[in-house]
Amino acid sequence: MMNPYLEALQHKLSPQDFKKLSAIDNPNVHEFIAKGSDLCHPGKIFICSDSAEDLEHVRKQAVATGEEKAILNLQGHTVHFDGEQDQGRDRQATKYLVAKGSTLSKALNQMDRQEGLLEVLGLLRNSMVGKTMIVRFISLGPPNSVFTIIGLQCTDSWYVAHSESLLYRSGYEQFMKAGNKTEFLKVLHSAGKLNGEMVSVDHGKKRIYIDHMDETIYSVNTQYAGNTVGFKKLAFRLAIRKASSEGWLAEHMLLMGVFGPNNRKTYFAGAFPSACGKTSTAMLPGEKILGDDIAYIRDIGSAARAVNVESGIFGIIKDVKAKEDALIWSVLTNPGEIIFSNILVKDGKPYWLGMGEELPKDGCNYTGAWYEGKKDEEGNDVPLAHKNARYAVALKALENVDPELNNPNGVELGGIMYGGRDAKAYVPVQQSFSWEHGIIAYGASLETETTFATVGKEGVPEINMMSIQDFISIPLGRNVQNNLSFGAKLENQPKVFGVNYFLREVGNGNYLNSPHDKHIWVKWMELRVHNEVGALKTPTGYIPKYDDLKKLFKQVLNQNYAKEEYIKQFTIRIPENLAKIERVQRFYQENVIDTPLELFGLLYMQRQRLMEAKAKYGEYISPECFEKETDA
Ligand code: SPV
Ligand code: MN
Repeated sequence: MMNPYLEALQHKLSPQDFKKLSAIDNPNVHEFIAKGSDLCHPGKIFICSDSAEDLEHVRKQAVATGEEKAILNLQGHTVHFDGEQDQGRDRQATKYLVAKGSTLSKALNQMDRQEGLLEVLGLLRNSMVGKTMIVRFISLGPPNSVFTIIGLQCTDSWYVAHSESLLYRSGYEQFMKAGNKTEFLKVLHSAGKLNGEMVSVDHGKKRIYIDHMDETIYSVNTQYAGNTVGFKKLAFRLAIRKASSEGWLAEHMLLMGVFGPNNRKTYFAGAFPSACGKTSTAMLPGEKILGDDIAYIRDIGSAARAVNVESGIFGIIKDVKAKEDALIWSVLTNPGEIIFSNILVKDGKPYWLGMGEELPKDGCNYTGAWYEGKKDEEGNDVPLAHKNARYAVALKALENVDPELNNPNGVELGGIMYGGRDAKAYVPVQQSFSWEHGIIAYGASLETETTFATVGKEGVPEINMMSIQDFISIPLGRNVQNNLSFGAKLENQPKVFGVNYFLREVGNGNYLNSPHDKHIWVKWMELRVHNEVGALKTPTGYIPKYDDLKKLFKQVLNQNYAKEEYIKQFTIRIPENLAKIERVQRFYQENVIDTPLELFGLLYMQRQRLMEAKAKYGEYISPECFEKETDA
């Protein structure tokens, strides 16, 4: 007998789509779609399988409806515009729904579950009238692996559905194979009311609510991918919860293979807040990219093994230049399937800020017709393209994609790096004394500044624990503890590093490093993982020796690296480091009641080491002073 949900859906489905949906033997799938349909009232429902034909249909519809415009000269290139108030992830509008009696850390944006559901379901009611609801099945992580999580999204946006084709592994087959009890993540999204340009207009009613009790996410009145592509930052929040209860880690991390001597390849994961160098690190020329945003990490055979949850890149396009970013530049300027968002289009060609070419004086951007000197409602200049303009592309389009991308066992991590936007305190690269020290001093203490990747003011300093603060759906202290415990039981622990691409010179405030220097830090870490270079022991971690960096600068960048530069970059700044510890301590004391005591203990010891060094060498300590300290 047909289940009642499937029956209720039949009249909205074509015979083929009905067949596709019936082939999934899981009444919970049918129930979620039927309830979504009942609430949002779409005219039709399209079931997207993994077939090339279905994916092509999604691509075509995105253009036919006008959500994307194929006005670019190159085949496969389209552009999508988000509303002026919808250009990044919206922290204010994103909330966890918390049941009465349960609590999340104070630092997390949350509201009462009943109230939240009432509000968001109200906003979704009838939101798809006259539109098609597209149903997408996705496999997070390689299919058929211990890492795999399957997810289902119902959306009325062909652009969102199309983005999912580029960014994720299609999971219809997985749903077919999964038993009828298999759990899955659920996302219900509607772009809401659209204007003639197919842009969401009710930005005041934008809501992104996470109902972890039901493993469901609701998103409405927004199109920006970070708020709508359910498997990106939305499902990530649910995965963090799942990981926490099952003893693995879901992280906001890049994955890359770095080459060492004799073509040895060592894998690294790296956590950076949005717009802090994560994608550009993952794309370093000559190395292999495995992922640029989200990783699942599991203990397999007592080693940390990781997979990329995604299979594409939703990357920031600002500052992508022909010479510096040759690999991605070539992808973006040749035919192939790419969705540009919030760039400028003129005569069929895309333009963005910092592309290193002459820019036109007019064109079409996210504000409509644009001309130089155009002002917004507040009288501010409208830029040619938004800073958070992006491209969506499948990883397989990149020449240097790592062949292990779909390995069901993932890759073994040799190292993990944490990097924020820290103008004052931490040196450009350092290695922790232990797993625990790295997790606390670099991961849990990660400080940064807000960037254009979220809606709101830029440059506001904040703690962004493990670069995951926006996405944590469990008490913050538990997240710290999970990280500590995960590594503690590994026989083959990855080495933990702290990097800082944004250190500024005391006095004049200039950046002390060029963006290329990150390649040197990565190569140094690779050698450290294999104990092939020594290091100097400072109060905050092991730092590189000048001679090793000098050699690497010559080898990798063909550059001379002056001792004076090294000294400026690797001077240990005692007052700034003490102040940092105080800020971190205060943050945990005030916001995180379940902070593991180990955090305070490790910070206390770091403080002691800084005080001792200060007594011996003064407030600003040249790395040369540490040459006599223990050599690791
Ligand atoms: C980020 O902002 O961290 C991103 C882009 O990776 S998104 O989350 O999709 O907005
Ligand atoms: Mn991200």
